[in-house]
Amino acid sequence: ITRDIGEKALKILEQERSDLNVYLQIWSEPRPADRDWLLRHIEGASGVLIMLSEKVDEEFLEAAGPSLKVVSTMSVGCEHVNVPALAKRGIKLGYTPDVLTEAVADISVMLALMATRNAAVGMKVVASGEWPTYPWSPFSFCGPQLSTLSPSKPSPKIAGFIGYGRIGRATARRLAAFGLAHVIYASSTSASLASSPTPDSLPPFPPNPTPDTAIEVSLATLAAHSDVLFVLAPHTPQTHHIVNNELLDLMKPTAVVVNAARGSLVDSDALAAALREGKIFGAGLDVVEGEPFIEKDHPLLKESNCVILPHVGSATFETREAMATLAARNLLSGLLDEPLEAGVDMSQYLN
Ligand code: 8YV
Repeated sequence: ITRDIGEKALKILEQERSDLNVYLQIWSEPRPADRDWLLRHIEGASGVLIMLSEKVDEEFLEAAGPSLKVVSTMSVGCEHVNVPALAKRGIKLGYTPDVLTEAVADISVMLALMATRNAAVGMKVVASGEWPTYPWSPFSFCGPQLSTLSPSKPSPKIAGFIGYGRIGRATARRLAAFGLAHVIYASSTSASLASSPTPDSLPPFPPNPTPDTAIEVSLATLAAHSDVLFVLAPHTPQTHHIVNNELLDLMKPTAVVVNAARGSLVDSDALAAALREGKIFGAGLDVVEGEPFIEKDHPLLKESNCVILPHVGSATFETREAMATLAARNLLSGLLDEPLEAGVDMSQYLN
């Protein structure tokens, strides 16, 4: 186990299944497990519970040897695991979908509000002590309004999604409460600017739009019409830098980008330039390319209207405990040769 997973999850492993003599090796320091430690202790192990920071690659699997039956990751993302290599060896892979959906949807909405309402600028003004002398006018700190409810009833805004899976839909359900029910999306597996670079006009929305009536559009159309562009897709070769110069060029100057997925979906340099040049209004990022190695002079930190959080989308007590306990149950089931409660379907990797 490569991190302190909390008492509840540990108890599952230590007590729940007395028929299994579980012998645990735990890296409990609050930093990624040293690779040497990991390679040393994985030898002869039957299962491993890891975080996003631990790479499971050929070297790791060779060090583990034939005893390894299950890899359980405390994450919904599995890009740190060489899944085909696991499938080839008949090793199961557990992950933690669903339990983090609501927390990540919450933070996506929070980032959308922070980006549209200029929170980064406001917080800097307060923290630096500039507030008393800040040249205030009725329009300072203003940003575009997300909510289209009364009393002012501004024209409806459009929420766009790159990837419209569990977290996207949960985000759209929250936005509906703000009167933001016009939802468009581009599929993260097929969308590309290269194949269809020119935006189309939007097809008409149904009279009472809901998150379930979201309209699939091309990536270019999505970029051109979204007031908030949510990036909520896995990182794959297809989605790497899907938010790039070309896409940002198509966006409205009042629009914001929210990324609560993976940093590498957004080209940081292109986003920083777009913010600097006023191509878009702002950005709310829970993840950044190259994290956590974000230097003080990172281009995005120089941009005034860019909120950056240290990858805390799933960081609520409730969600992290649910992730840890699910990861522990997945590990245990794997050790017992039982089906995993949340296991990746390995059959698609076998051919
Ligand atoms: C966490 C995540 O930061 O689950 C994921 O894929 O990115 C986040 O929920 C992380 O997994 C905690 O280990």
